[in-house]
Amino acid sequence: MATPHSLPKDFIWGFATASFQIEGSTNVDGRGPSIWDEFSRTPGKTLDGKSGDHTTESYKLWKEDIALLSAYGVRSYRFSLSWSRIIPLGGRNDPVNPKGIEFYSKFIDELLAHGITPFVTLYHWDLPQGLQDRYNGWLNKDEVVKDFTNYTKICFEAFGDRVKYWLTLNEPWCSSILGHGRGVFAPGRSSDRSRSAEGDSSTEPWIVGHHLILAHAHAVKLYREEFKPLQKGQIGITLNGDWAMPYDNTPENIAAAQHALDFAIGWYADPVYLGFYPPYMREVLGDRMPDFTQDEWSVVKGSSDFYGMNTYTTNLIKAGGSDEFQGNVDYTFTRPDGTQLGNQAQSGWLQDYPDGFRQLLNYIWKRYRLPIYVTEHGFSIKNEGEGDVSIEDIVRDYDRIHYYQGATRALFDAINYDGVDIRSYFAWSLLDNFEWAEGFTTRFGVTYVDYKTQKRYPKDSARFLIKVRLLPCFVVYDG
Ligand code: PNW
Repeated sequence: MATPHSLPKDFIWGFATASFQIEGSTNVDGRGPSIWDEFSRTPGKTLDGKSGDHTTESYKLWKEDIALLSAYGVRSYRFSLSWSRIIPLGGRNDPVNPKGIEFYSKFIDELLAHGITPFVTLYHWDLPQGLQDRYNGWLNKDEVVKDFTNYTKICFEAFGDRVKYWLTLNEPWCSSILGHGRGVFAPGRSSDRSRSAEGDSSTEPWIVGHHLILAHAHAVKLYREEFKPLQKGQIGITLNGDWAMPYDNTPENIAAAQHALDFAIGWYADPVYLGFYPPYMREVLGDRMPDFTQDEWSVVKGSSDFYGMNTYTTNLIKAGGSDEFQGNVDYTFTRPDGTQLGNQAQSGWLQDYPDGFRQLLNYIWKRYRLPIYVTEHGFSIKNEGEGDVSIEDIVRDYDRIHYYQGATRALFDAINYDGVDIRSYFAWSLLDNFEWAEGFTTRFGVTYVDYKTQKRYPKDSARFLIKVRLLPCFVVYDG
């Protein structure tokens, strides 16, 4: 039996990247240093010892990237702005760099000339190092909220005539837990003294998360008051979060799965959309969990026009763990019968399980009741491109096609059968690129990049995603 599926007419379909992962050219045209420059240049912080100084060199090859998007026929592109290109030292009293503004302005014009809608992330983890040095960055509420709001104001002024979709922060969970708890991402603060000379993992992640929410909310307030009436764009936050499935049907594991969602998603989504922190987090963290004043809550609650979703996988959740960052529950990919949930990616935290994507879309829609923009979804293949393999073989990325096949079907089902309001789907990523602490050992691109020649080769997954979008009526055979 064949079941017809289709996407809403103005559904946004595209590919995503982030400034630090693709730009390179860290020392040119007045760009200031960012915390990821410093972190990735420190020996031992990235798996292959490489920094972001040379990546896909998109600061130089930006026209080529846009030509590629155009050849793929997509009408939208999600990318991020580098704060330290725009304000090299970062602060509200520091000078703005005209060359930074000019670069992104030309970039946006070129996208529009190709009929591609820009979907712009204001902050994808690359805080100006100047703010880290001056006042410990995200730990300093009064300073960082003002500096972030000032930075976003400059962006709204410079680009808001042409940009109608803004994302304030990408995955604040990663900035707080990975950057200030585990210490595996910049700025690398942690109580683990083998990793970091500074930091307190028992308090800092929760404080940083609190300040990120407040900074986001103030940027949105500013946009809505001073820019939205004229520019008429939309603005919101984008959160990471994977589906949490109870390990089995016992009441304690069902409760544990909700606890996992509270710590991974509810921590940010509940304040922003519902106006409170998850009660379970207070229960676990006690007075280490900060709270907002009445005035702050009035800025935070309702501070996103939509739900921005980055999601990659599903975890099975068991009660009884002691990892506070995960809400004191255990995560596993191994089912009670010993089988794996799905195909394992290069990234240890990622397996291919499309039904979890559909369930997460339903959960978010029921809980927060706002249109969902899927802003990242992707797969890294084990040892992709390693060893003596021809380019013809490399671009046959079967495991990634399998992932996107499941994903698009889950997406269509969530829209057509479950009635979830989903407005966009961005695959991560347009290009293989700098995968943070993994360096260049992990590839997420639908385009293969030969880092020696910088030549780009479309993978079969790119062809698959283009084809799916172009089919007016996507037919899935149920068997
Ligand atoms: C996201 N984890 O990061 C980011 O937004 C991208 O910049 C990144 O390249 C992409 O996903 C792939 O990793 C994540 O440890 C980093 O669970 C780490 C995790 C999740 C997402």
